[in-house]
Amino acid sequence: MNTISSIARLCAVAVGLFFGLSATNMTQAASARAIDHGPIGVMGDHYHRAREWMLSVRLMRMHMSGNQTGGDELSDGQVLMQPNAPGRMPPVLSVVPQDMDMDMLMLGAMYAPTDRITLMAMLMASSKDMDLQSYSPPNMMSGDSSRTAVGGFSTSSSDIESVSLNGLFRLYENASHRSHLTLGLAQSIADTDATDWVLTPMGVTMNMRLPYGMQIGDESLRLNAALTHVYTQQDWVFGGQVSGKFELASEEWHFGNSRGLTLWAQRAISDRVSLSSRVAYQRMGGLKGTDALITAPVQTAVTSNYGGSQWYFGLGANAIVPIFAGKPERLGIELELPFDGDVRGVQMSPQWRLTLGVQKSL
Ligand SMILES: [Cu+2]
Repeated sequence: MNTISSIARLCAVAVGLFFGLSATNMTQAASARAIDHGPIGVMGDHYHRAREWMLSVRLMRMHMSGNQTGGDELSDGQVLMQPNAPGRMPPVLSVVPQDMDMDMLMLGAMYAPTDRITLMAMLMASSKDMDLQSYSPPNMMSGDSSRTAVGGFSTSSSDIESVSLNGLFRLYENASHRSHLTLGLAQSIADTDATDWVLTPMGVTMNMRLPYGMQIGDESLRLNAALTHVYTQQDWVFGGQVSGKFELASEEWHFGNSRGLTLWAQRAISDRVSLSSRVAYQRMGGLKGTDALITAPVQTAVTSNYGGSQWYFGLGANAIVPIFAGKPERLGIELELPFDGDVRGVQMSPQWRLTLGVQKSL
């Protein structure tokens, strides 16, 4: 939390400085419309004209609650019957995640050296907070399957997650259609050895290395690739993007490759306000490798409980609001709700995610 809040403070100062400096440049972009940018949850939806700069700050919160297997809800009692990692004692799980919040702060800068290429750099920081419930170990001798609650506890971690540098290459543009290719590299820079205090099934509090899903990053280098197409018809915009993140180099373990597809429709209410609806599909590969120090009898410490697919439906709005001098600021908000998914093994269930963003063109 401290890292995140200090980054947030730093960024507020940096953005404030930048806006302050740009205040001397009083040119107004009369042609800018809210609908010119995609829903705020879409990364790299637009490119820029030669010598344009844009700075952005995005905050995303994702909330998860309860557990599932393959899209079916599981009660705590059912999670406690799921297998622990092979060869580990006890053979079934003893700690059950209840709620989790993931907060992400994304700082972005875009610059177009030419009309054909826009560069996009991004710094991402995250914090994760999880509430869990610990249950007494199963009594293997008597075959008594009743498990008593030992108590609840919370774990958290936060760090700078990754830095990325992307090129957005314009492929095609006419009065109503535009498409571009995004290619880039993302380096996860968070340490993978975050620890916290855990209430064990024996009722003892221990400092342990947090499971994979509670680590902020995985120290991997990834290739980002995306293809985006946008069609504008007066007050309507229809967009689509296919994207993927592919592991190029990693340490002893890494999260799987991800692929995404998203389609959106936007409607301009005025030049200053647009509304959006969006469908997003995400597919995550399984976790590769292991860390011998991640051993708690909880689903997130078992590597087969990673990967799967998820659909989201999102509603959002973009607005142009002049706050500082210079080109007016863009604000974006988007709420996404999951409506179908299929996960490997036992995982928490996503409930919603909310993205807020501010963008400033210079
Ligand atoms: Cu931009």
